[in-house]
Amino acid sequence: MKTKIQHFDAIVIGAGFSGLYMLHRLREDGLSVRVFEAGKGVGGTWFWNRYPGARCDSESVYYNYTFSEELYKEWTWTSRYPEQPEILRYLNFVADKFDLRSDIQFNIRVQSAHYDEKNNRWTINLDDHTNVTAKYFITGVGCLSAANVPNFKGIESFKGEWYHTGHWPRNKVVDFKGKRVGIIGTGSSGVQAIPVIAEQAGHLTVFQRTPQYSAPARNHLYDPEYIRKTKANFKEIKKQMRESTGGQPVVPPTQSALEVNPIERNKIYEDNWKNGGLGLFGAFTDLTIDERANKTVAEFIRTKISEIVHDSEVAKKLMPYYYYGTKRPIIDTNYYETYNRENVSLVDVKNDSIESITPNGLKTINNEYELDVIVFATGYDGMTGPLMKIDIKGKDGISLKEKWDGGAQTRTYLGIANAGFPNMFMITGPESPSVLSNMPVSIEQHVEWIADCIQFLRTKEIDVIEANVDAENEWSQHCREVAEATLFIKTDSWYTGANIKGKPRGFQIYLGGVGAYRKKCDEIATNGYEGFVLTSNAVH
Ligand code: N01
Repeated sequence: MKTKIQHFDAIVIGAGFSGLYMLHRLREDGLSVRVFEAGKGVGGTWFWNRYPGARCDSESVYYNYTFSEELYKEWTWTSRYPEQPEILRYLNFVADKFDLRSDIQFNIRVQSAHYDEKNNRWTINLDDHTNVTAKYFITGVGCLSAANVPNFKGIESFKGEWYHTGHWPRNKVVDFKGKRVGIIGTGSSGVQAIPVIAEQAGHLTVFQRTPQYSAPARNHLYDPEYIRKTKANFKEIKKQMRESTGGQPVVPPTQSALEVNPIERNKIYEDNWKNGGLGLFGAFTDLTIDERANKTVAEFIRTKISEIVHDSEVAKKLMPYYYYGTKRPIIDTNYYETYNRENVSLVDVKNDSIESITPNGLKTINNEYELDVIVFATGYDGMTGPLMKIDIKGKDGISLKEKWDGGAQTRTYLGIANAGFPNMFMITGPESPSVLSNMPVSIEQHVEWIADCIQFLRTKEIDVIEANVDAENEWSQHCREVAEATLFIKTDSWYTGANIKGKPRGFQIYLGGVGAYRKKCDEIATNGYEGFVLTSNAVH
């Protein structure tokens, strides 16, 4: 007997920050919703990234939902930069508070999502060989969930254990005690993991391809009075975050780094270094747009490296020479200091590249390293990667991958919608501010915009919404132009796709700022969803 295919108003992929709030909002609005999540629990990024030292580098009191004042006031963070287990506890708390689990199916992967034009439905195929259908298809797959494990020759022959930071084991404590550990990669994940692993390992060898600019996080436990004041100030903080450039309630800089004299400038850099966190990045107006301004902060950090690291040869290897901030700026706890430890060594694999993984370790062109454990902190196929992993097909059977020409020609409307993919919405999709902002703020904005849009469609009895090709081209062009006016595009990074072999170079993040972007999205909605084609009376 043929089983009836379940139908929902909306299907959401992913039960991280995005999927949880999307489910809550749509359910509140009276829709039937099902969320599919590959993990065994809620959390998304924070479910998978359990590597040692994993924590967020947005301050915890700003790294949470603000849609519910009650929720904001009920939850209390312990320290300035929250560790992964605490963020995961927070997201579980949210799931319990709003009773979200009943509409989430865990341990299941969406294989494909195909749009059926005749019936105006999305058919979702799952890896348990079942199908469901939905009117609205919403992706909350994250920007950094497609792990990049480089295809090193011989990896299958390795006799030890290996792990990727983004797929850290859940039910096992990885024991580094006394072991010879190698870590490949010194991005945000590597920089967080290295000091913690170094404390446990017999010896840690860091294989660095590109050095990083990092500033101290200066994490500390929160003072209850600070928490009290923050909670009391909820409404103002929320407003500031929403109107800001980066989703943080910080006063934006007003001065160019070149306007102030070197002594004053250095003092500003020193103060930010002492305060810890990402302050350096926002110290002046022009650090990411003017080469000469950028040079001043880059030089400041290089000097710090030379002061912290005792061995001058090691310090030299750790010094970056690209534009500061054009790879994700990092904050750390004892990162550069870790290279003063006896049990840590640094290998520059730009000059002595990795040739293969061997049964007993790793071979570079000139040397061999015996290792018991290898940690891949080698990052992700960002932005388009998670979406292109799923077989998403819109009108005329055209896939998202084909539309984006494998990532070479990413075109979206606002990073939310795609021409040719009706009734599909992306939360923090390519060409939205997403990862270059405080993520929960950008996620909430998208979720609310999408929910409001669906409410509008239902109220007006509109069956189909689809981005218009011209509006889409215009938005993509605008995104490129904003990026081209900055230094970001001049550096090889995961932002530009340069970290993935064969991935065409582009820039898939909107750099115009969270506040300006929100205004633009709101204007589009107010103008009756300008740039979208709205069709009524389609077949139900
Ligand atoms: O990844 P990355 P990540 N051989 O791409 C190296 C967010 N995040 O997981 O720079 C040798 O930054 C690569 O070298 P290179 C945040 O947005 C946030 O660390 O390409 N090395 C690089 O050093 C972040 O930006 C938080 O030359 C290879 C490293 O691996 C994003 O996630 C914490 C290699 C990858 O660095 C990604 O961070 C963690 C190869 N074949 C992550 N391939 C917080 O909130 C790659 N590498 C704190």
